[in-house]
Amino acid sequence: MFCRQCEQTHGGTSCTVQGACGKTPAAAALQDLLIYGLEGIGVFADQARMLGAKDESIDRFVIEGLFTTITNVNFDPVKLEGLVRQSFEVREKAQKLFRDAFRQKNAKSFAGVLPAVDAWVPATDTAGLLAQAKDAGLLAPGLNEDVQSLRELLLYGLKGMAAYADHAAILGEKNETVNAFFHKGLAALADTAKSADELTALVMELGKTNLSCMEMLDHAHNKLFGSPVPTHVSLGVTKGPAIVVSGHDLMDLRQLLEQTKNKSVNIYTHGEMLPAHAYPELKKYKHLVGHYGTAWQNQQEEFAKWPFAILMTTNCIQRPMKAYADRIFTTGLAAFPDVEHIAASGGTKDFSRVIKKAIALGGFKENVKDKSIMVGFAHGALLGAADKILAAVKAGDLRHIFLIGGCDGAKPGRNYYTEFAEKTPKDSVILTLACGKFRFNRLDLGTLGEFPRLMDVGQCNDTYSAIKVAVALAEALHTDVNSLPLSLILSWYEQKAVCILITLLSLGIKNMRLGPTLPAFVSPGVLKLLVEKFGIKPTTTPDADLKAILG
Ligand code: SF4
Ligand code: SF3
Repeated sequence: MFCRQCEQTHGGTSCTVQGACGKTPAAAALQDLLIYGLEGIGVFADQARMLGAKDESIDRFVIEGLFTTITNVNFDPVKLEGLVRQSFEVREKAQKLFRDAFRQKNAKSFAGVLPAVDAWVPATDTAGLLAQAKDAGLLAPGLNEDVQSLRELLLYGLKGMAAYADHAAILGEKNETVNAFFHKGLAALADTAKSADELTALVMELGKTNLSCMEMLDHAHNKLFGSPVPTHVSLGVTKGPAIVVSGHDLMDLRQLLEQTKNKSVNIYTHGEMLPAHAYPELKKYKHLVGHYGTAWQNQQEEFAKWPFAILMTTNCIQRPMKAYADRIFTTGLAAFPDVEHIAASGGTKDFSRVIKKAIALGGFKENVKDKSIMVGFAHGALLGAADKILAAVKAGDLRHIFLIGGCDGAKPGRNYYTEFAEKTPKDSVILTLACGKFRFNRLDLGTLGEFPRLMDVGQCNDTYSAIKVAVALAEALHTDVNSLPLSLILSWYEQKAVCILITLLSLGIKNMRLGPTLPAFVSPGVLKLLVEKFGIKPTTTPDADLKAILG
């Protein structure tokens, strides 16, 4: 196997024997082959679209296939093998779509040559597929290292955008530019002759396309669940049956809340589900009682502690420990061997097995008091208070805004973000989003005027909110985002964060600090481009970085 798509990659270079995340060589190989299958679909679907032909089922398969291969989503070789085989069928469908559209337009059959992926037919058995996967990885022999690096950047960005597009699709939203770009990007990956310049342009186009994708997701969330409002969330627990819900899928949470009404089962968010408490259409459920635990990498310890049922809606799932293996469920694209999966049927999910398990287990044995934290500072709330924020900036009361956002992770070095937050001056505020916030969201950083100094914008899925606020502030101050008293301190782990970084770059945002380590797939040449053109800096120490920012 060869995988270096996430920050946890072995030795900071690549996982070659076993994934540091727990991904087996078989799962890794099948994911490579799935991507190869998706590239083939992309080639035909991209050509078909240029002729005005499209098929929604092809678009959905590609989005789900890409999301499936994100770190900590699907570890199940059986499911992955099924998807690989399906990718061949979908490719044939895309091929027919293209050839029919060509014939219709040109009154003759297509006789040209498309990239070689169209020759692949899946082997009949698993061993055969694993053998095929050896040649299917993204590392094409003989490629220049910068081209290779850009190909990976493009692929991982596509995976990230697929996650956002999938969440939006579940909520009934789609966007033609976004759907078309998946095929364009995959077709480009199938073509190993693409130059570094062409790939760089595609990466930038991906960034801009992802902004539309995230806007669509933001729109869907606000339309269905209301605009988030600042809300206190208890970190304590109440005695009694409980279900802990993790991941990012708010629709899963809503369906579970509906199905647990009047059942004496309390629902707790976990990890990236924390911001759900701020949505009016979710917080109205009185049995959504609080948030349990911290970020994904602590789940094995946190889930083992009490006998509650667990529902993993998306990333990040880790190998379940024996202590809770029989009470954890996956849904959506999340999958782990031998973990019970709740599939959708006609858009709805039946969580009765999760609920039954929660009732049988009994849940928390006692009340545990803890503090509460605040969530709900999305663009609706922040822009509603824009006049006050602007007045504070103009009066010099608010000296600086830090956006400390991104993923949490298992490797050491992430205390940087805790220390950074602690050391920010009292006349500054911190906006945060995604699961990296668990490094500091229990800190009491006080208030600045009527604002808490730490404001939670939402999940990684809500990055659009932060961008919208930054752009609005810049407009109100008649300047650009780079000239605002604003610094972005980012932490990455997986490919959704890679995609967000690409989006920020495509918006021309400069001087971001990125940690805890730089991606292994970024070559020296690509790093030079990122540093020279965008002023990207690796995080150093909180003191040194704060001094460099504030002077
Ligand atoms: Fe390694 Fe990350 Fe790939 Fe898992 S996803 S195999 S940890 S690089
Ligand atoms: Fe976290 Fe997995 Fe990236 Fe949603 S839950 S941000 S790592």
